[in-house]
Amino acid sequence: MNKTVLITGATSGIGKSSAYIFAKNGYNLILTGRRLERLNQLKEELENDYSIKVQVLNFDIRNLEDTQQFIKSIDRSIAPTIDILINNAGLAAGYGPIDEGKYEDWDTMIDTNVKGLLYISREIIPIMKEQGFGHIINISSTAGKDVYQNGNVYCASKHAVDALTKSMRIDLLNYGIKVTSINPGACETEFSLVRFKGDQQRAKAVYEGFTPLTPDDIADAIYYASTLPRHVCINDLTLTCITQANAHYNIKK
Ligand code: NDP
Ligand code: 8X3
Repeated sequence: MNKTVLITGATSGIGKSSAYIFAKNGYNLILTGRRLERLNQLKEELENDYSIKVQVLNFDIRNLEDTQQFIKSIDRSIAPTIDILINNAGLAAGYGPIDEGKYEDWDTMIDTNVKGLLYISREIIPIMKEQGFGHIINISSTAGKDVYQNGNVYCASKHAVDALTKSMRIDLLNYGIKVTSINPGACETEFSLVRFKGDQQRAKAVYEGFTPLTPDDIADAIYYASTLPRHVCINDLTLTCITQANAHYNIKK
C-alpha cells in the first residue's frame, strides 16, 4: 500500500519539487493550490510517469469553509492514511518599512502563512491522531529565526510558524505524530515574483551575485526528514546556500 503525502502549494517552487520527489519514491499525493490548470498538469504527468495516484484539491487556504470541505473530500481509496502533511503554501507580499506597509499585504501574509497553515493542520491532525501516526512538516524560513530590514510582517508570520511548530510538537507528543520545521534561506522560486507583484526584473535581481538554493534542494531535505526511522524526528532544520549565514548575511558578488 502506498503512503500518502498532502502538500499545500504544489503549483510552484518547493511544493512542486516536493511532489516530484515523493512521486518518484512511490507515494500517493494530495496536491493543493489555487491554480487548477497547473495542478491538473502535474497530476497527469506524475500519474503517467510513476505508478501512483494523485488527488487535486483546488482551493484557497485562506478560506476556512473551503479548506474544511476540500479536506473532507479526500478520496480515502487514494489516501487510506495521511502519512505526511507538508504545510508549504505561503508567500511574502511587499517589501518595505513597516509604516509604509499595505494593510492588504499584511492580511494576505497572515491569512495565508499563519491562519491557512492552522486551518489545514486543524483538519488533518484528528486524522493523524486516529491513525496513531503522522508527520507534519511546516515550511518556515530563515525569516522565522531572525528578522531583516523591510521584512517585518513576512518575518513575523514565519516566526509564528516557528512558534506553532514548537507548540504542535508538544501538543502532539502523546499521539506518535512527528512535527518538523524546515527553514530555508534564499531559494529561487516564484517567491520573489509574488513578493514584487509580477515585477520580473526586481525578482530576478534578488538571486543575482550568488548561487541560491533550488526548490529541489529543499525537497531533498524534506524527503530526508520524512524518511528517518520511526523513533527519529528532526525538530528543526535550517538550510541556506553557501554564501548565506542567516536572514541578514548573504554575500553577493
Ligand atoms: P512559490 O511562490 O513558488 O510557491 C508558493 C506556493 O504557495 C504556490 O504553489 C501557491 O499556489 C501556494 N499558495 C500561495 N498562496 C496560497 C493560497 N492562498 N492558497 C493556496 N495556496 C497558496 O514560492 P516557494 O516555493 O518559494 O514558497 C513555498 C514556501 O516556502 C512558502 O511558505 C515560503 O514562505 C517558504 N520559503 C520560501 C523561501 C524562498 O526563498 N523561496 C525561503 C524560505 C521559505 P497558488 O498560487 O497556485 O495558490
Ligand atoms: C524567504 C527567504 O530571505 O526572502 O523566506 O525572507 S527571504
